[in-house]
Amino acid sequence: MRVGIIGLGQSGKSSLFYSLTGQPPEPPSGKPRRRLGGARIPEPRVDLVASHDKSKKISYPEIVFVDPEGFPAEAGKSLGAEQLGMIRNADLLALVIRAFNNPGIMHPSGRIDGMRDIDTCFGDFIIQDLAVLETRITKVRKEYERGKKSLKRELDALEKAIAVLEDGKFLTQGNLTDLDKELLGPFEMLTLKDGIIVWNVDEDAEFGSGGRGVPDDVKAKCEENGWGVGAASLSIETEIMEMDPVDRVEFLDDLGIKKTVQDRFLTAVYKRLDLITFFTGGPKEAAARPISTGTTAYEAAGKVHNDIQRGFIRAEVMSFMDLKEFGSVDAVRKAGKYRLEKKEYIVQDGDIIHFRFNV
Ligand SMILES: Nc1nc2c(ncn2[C@@H]2O[C@H](COP(=O)(O)OP(=O)(O)O)[C@@H](O)[C@H]2O)c(=O)[nH]1
Ligand SMILES: [Mg+2]
Repeated sequence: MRVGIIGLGQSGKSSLFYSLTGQPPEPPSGKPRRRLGGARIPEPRVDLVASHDKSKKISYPEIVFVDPEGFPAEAGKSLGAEQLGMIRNADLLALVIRAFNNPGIMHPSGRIDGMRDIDTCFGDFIIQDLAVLETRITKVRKEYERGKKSLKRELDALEKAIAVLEDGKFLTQGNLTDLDKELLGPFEMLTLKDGIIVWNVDEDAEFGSGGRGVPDDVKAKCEENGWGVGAASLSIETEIMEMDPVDRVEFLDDLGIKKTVQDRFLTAVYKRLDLITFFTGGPKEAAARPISTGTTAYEAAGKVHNDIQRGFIRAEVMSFMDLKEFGSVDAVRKAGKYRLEKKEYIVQDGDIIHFRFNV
């Protein structure tokens, strides 16, 4: 799973990246590039699986974050094709919006106005999606007119999508069918992706009286576009990253913060991507593996290894709750809760799966 961080210059992208991945911001390089970093998702259930199997290694689920770097802030009044290209293959977008004041840090437009910035960034998503589809439709139309009639469906989908975007709307708001969306799949449309806005507030705003939340008009805007939104003070979050863990707890307590942006954000990502976790165990490794809701046993096998999928015979499945309740794999078996499932079985959250395969 991949989350693309995006936002105007100095909005707090690298600060968010830091608080999620532990990789500190680097001095501006001036050369556009993308930084990748992983965040481990707390998943205590895998520890129990590992203790039953005496596994040498434990793997926690991980989400990869992309931080586009090196775009000059002065020119950063909008998101260009290059920056957006870096996050095109993300499963989820995280748009950082500056709501903190700090006059010492320049805003590319000279004035803090989060709502305006959301409009700018959303507008840029639409413009770049349009650019991609216009290039494609020119090509498809030519081939269609030359006689490749099989392109009719795609041509229709492209025309429909372009009309939605030209109307200033996200593709998620248009009346696209599942087939249209499938045909548009290869173009990784930004406005078809799920997203979360990180409303980056002043240090004292979030935790003082009044300014804690996100303004209502911002909430409404997000809802309209099917996006989520949450407030955070990323400068506090980066401070937290620099402390040692013992001080961290005390610091959070003092500020009355129950959860760091890392905890909150990772939970939100899991929810928005509709992810569940299944487990695999064994003496070598116990692993927690995130998958989409509705994934079959066969597809899940492919997440572990191509060979396991290729040679899939059956999935031996028990639920984490049963293992916890009965205390051992043998006891789960005796209770008749150990199941043998076929390829089509829909994996459930908390399933512990042993794949039988033959290659
Ligand atoms: N005062 C304040 N400064 C912040 C906050 N978030 C980020 N900054 C500062 O704003 C500058 C730009 O942040 P950065 O994360 O590098 O933004 P990016 O250009 O979007 O990657 C840095 O100097 C940060 O320390 C915040 O919540 N409050
Ligand atoms: Mg940055």
